[in-house]
Amino acid sequence: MAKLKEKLREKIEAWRPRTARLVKEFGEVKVGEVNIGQVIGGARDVKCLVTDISYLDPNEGIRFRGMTIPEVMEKLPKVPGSEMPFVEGHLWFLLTGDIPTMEDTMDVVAEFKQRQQIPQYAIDVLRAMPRDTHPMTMLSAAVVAMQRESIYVQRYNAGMHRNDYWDPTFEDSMNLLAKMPCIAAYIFRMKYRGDTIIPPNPDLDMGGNFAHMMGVPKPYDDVSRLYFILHSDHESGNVSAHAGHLIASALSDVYYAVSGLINGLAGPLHGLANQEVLRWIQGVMEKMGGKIPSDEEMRKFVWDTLKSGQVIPGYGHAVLRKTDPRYMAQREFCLKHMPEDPIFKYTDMLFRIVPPVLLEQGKAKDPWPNVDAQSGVIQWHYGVTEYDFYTVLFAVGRALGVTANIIWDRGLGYPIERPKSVTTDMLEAVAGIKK
Ligand code: AMX
Repeated sequence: MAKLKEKLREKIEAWRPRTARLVKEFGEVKVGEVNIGQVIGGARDVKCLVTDISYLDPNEGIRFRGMTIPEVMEKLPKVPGSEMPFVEGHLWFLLTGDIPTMEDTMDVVAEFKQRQQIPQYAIDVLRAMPRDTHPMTMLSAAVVAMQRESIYVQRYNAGMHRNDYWDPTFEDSMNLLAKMPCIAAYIFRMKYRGDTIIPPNPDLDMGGNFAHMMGVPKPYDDVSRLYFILHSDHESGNVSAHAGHLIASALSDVYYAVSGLINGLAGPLHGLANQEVLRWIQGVMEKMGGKIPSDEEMRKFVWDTLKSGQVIPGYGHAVLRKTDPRYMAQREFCLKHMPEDPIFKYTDMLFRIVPPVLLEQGKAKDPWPNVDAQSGVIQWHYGVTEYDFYTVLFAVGRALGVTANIIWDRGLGYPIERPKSVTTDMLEAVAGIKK
């Protein structure tokens, strides 16, 4: 690990003067303006966050450290005998901006193995919860329960220099990230597989080990690697990334921050959409008695959903204005590995039917599918049919990007976040409304 941490130290120290200069010499330069629609409308498009780990172009989709998803998938070192790269290598890439060598990657793989043991009291917390508790609640509770492990807090209390904050934040992040797949798989086996827990296999990488602990055979290891990488980061303004950043900006440690991001991800407009998609598609299947509907029947079902005042889950995005490349990466996987899957056939049909309907309705700014339109379908195919669990997979992936961001936040000394609010009276006065 010395390697990744040393590399990171170099990068952070080289970067600091850039941030410091921008604030000191150009702090008054305007980046944009804010209108009333944005103030009331969830700060949409307001440029007030900075991250160099990923950037979401509305028309192109996400780039991690400047690279598209296909580029990342091609360049990262692959797990021998698999189609997919090491998730651990992706973490190196997110943190440093450099594609790691196989040796660099294996360093992180080895570190994760050393740090993956879940403390017994966190297991006790999980076991004390009613079994019908949502798995996101369980994951969030287990993560925050482990806050007592924080090395950052110990060092902070001992009076560390602020330039060093990133170092124990890195240690906490590594400790937590290594445990997340183990906690997730523990929850899965405890809740949905009759409490038959499968211990980790020390010979496997993060994705392979997760599939092993889930008890799902190949190619679920590659599915897991694909999922964790695709869901890792989506720039800083989405609810989960922003929640993690915001919490950590108060110098709360990563256990608090990651538990918070999980809570934000658990909303149906965000990460929970992947479970909603499956529920919704199965509603169509049930209505159609399992047969593939005609285009007209499917269009009617989509309209019925809209007319009943519900959104079409898995479609639309706050920033994107084209089909999500994360959707396309998963679709490619489906076309290769499961083209005859009945749910995939429905999903693919919806890909044709939904966008024109949303365009005709004229409300959604983005009528195209997002990452969640496809992800549950793959899980179902490989036997993970408990769709309550799908957002947990998203959370394990998202924790990679959010902790990478928090480490850099501490490295660059970003301050506590504090946007300004106004009253409705003030907005009416700005608008020139006379009372
Ligand atoms: N179905 C129906 N209506 C939709 C829609 C959809 N999929 N997407 C947007 N709209 C509606 C909005 O509800 C809004 O209606 P309103 O004016 O009556 O309130 C209008 O279109 C304008 O919304 P927008 O500016 O296009 O979207 P947004 O930024 O407010 O919201 C999102 C973005 C993702 C919450 C929204 O598209 C949505 O609810 N999608 C379905 C849920 C979903 O798939 N969420 C997952 C997103 C990805 C992720 O974070 N995991």
